[in-house]
Amino acid sequence: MKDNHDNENKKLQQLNEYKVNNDGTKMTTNQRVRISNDEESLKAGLRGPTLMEDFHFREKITHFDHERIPERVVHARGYAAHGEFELYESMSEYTRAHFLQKAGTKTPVFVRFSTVVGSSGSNDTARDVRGFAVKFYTEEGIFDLVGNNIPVFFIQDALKFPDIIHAVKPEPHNEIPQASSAHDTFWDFVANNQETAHMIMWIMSDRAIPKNFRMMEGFGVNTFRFVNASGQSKFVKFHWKPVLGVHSLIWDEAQKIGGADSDFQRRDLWETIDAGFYPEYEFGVQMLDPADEFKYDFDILDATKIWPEELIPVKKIGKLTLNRNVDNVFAETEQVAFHPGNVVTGIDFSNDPLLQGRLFSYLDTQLLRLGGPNFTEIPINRPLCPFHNNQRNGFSRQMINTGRVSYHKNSLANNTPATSTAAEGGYVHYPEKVEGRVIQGRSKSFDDFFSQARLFWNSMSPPEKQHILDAFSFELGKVESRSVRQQVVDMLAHIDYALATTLAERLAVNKPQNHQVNVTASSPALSQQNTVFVPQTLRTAIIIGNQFNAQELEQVMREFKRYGVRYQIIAETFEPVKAANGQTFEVDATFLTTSPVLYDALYVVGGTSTNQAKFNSDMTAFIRQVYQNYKPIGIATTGVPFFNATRAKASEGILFATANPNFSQQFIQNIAKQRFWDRDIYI
Ligand code: HDD
Repeated sequence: MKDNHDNENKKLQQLNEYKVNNDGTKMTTNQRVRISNDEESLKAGLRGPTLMEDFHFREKITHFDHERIPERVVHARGYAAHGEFELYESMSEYTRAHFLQKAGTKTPVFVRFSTVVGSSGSNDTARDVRGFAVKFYTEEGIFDLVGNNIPVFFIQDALKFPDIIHAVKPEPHNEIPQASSAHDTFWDFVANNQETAHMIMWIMSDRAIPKNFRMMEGFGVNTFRFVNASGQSKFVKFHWKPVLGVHSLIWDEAQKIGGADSDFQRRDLWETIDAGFYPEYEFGVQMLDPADEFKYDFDILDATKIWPEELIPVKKIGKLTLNRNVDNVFAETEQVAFHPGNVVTGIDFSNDPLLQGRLFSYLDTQLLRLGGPNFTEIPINRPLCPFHNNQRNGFSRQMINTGRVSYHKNSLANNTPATSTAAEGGYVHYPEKVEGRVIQGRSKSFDDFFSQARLFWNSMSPPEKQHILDAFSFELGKVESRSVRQQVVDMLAHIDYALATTLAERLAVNKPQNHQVNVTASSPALSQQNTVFVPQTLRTAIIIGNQFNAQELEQVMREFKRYGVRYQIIAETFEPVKAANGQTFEVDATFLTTSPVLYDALYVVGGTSTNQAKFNSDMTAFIRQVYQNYKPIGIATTGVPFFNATRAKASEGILFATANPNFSQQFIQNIAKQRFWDRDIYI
């Protein structure tokens, strides 16, 4: 295990001051009275009632009774890590943000990933948006980039946020289903609020079942502004691009992993950071001159639209590295409070009506969740530098403000704390000109719901399209109301008529009318087929009996190490396995304690077992599952009979070691490729 004091940065040093380690200490109450007995409460006689004067009992139970705080109303299930952001090049031409001025500047960050719908104890691999919230502890204050792994959103106006969330959460009458959008109220909302069209294409795509948090993109979603020292501004969209590429599970795996390891994604993050395989993401910005605000066929303030990368390129300006796990999940991951309104000088908001509403919601929700206005004093939320103002008191105030003055303006403290001019770094809002009548309405430029939904569909590769079709079939197949199914199918006909008619057949509803939008363009950046494919950190299951060829195995394991491929040895029991030459190998997991869906590839070593029939049967089931999930399989010389027993066809991605001197190299190339879609999986 890595020493959790590696990779110190300024934020971690600040947090160190709050850390307490109880090892080797004597137990006390919170009032520091030493405790003599922590086993039995104070009683009137050995068999008598407990006495109220037992202050230790009262304190311990009271504290326990109050251990829980409200979970987040959305994004309740999350997992976080510390890290660092390093700037590649100065962005001073575009923004005066202090942490973006000088190439090489390093800024401590804290990143929390989450699912949106499920409660905090739900399953990591649910089909859902993933939250990607980044807190930058800059020298000039905190900047929160509270994004998602999908670049668009369900709705255009924040007023509708409670509606979409009510619709997607478990239904109120029976609180079913948990962490799933596959139910009537969600799809009823979709069909009756068709601004959701673009987002549902993403939600039904592989993006909503990422392989892990390390292999997904992040997006600020809303449009922000950069403002430079001369007061000039650019509209900006923020991006995170994972260095290992964007990769997903398939639905069959996602569901099975939910049972085999509901902590799959948090475990992956914890284990890779712990092992020194630090997750990395490049930070990108799309910038748009205000003069070009109306140049495109979508409104740049509409959060249901992307800015296609082929039209407005993503400029990569730095790298985020997650290099340290938390010490305490409650203190850090749970108590961290993000807010898109936390910006620093040089970053400002746009009039995006979704963003405008978010600016209210986050502070409001923290007040409830963290019990009052002093949550900025909780260590994980503190800025790096002390903060000064005339705000006072409230629940759990930590700071002891000295002096008599808590008002502005004053003469008794020489009018301090004093405000700062723009030149001194004072935050000055961008003086955007706004004009208009007070109105509850929506700009006509927000009305095109289907063009970009179709752009997304056009950009998908054949397997990605198949997955989207299957996802719609699954989700709508769970919808009980025939009318809702029909409405959704009718809606999808605007996006792709063939998709909608196939669904109509599968769901036994009427064939829709053809309203398909006339969009032929595609955006290569949207397909995961065009992402990076590397073997690093992928995990291979090595299944072993006894009497195998140790040299063959060791050579493959050496290559795995060289390329950063992780592996586990799986056998019938934890008894070390023995090769033909007598060499023994430790076992990491057994057929009982693990599952084929938890790995990216399989190396069938095979061999003998004391219970050969069981071993053969477990092995066949394991190989079949991996094969049916389109994953690479490598077969050692002793593994051939096991593969043959599955009746799986030797096809692409199935590699035999027999008489193949390049086996290890080719196997690693296959592992990097991850899936072999041209495989007949029905065996
Ligand atoms: Fe939100 C949490 C991302 C729209 C209201 N949101 C929350 C988190 C993320 C996002 C990543 C979890 C932060 C954490 O890990 O603690 N939310 C988004 C994105 C949106 C978005 C990318 C669209 C662009 N959210 C949105 C709207 C509203 C909210 C329109 C309300 C008007 N979001 C909240 C919230 C939460 C939250 C209720 C729940 C817990 C929290 O804030 O701290 O305020």
